[in-house]
Amino acid sequence: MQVNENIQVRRGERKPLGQRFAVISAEFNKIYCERLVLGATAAFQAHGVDPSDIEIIWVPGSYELPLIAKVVAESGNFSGIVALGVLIKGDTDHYHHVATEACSGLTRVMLDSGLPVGLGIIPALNTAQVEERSQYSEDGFNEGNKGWESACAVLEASSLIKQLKEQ
Ligand code: RBF
Repeated sequence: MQVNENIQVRRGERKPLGQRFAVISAEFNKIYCERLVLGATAAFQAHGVDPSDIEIIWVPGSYELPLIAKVVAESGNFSGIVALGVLIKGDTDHYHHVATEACSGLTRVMLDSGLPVGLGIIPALNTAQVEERSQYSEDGFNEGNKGWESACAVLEASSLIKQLKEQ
């Protein structure tokens, strides 16, 4: 894209400087959530976050994510939060209601606190859809893993917040 050279263009950088991040994950559908947690923590570390600056917090299910994210945000100890959960359709539409409430609750936490919240919730019709979005490999390339992607989004958003406040 070519724009006038006098137009200021900003982008979030994945360069955290002494920032701490919380990874909050549901334990429901744990096999998949663990892969998302691995993806998120790998993304933070790949971009220079020290492991001692990452905290993993487990909650029972996705419905609990917004409440704990709110408490984490209010603690003032973190620059960003990644929220992870997996909802798979069963015999009823319950998974859809939980997913909707979890997502809107997390949006509220993000806007009320001003802290970036990465949305790493996977609502899926079947396990194949979850497999596709939670693949994790130790060799470091994890685009497609929603934990990895939401951690990268949090890094970029927190960088943008910093830039815009300092300009
Ligand atoms: N939590 C999830 O993270 N993923 C699910 O797929 C999921 N399915 C649920 C289905 C039903 C019928 C119920 C009642 C709960 C489910 N939960 C799920 C748990 C929910 O997020 C929460 O932990 C519990 O409802 C307790 O508040």
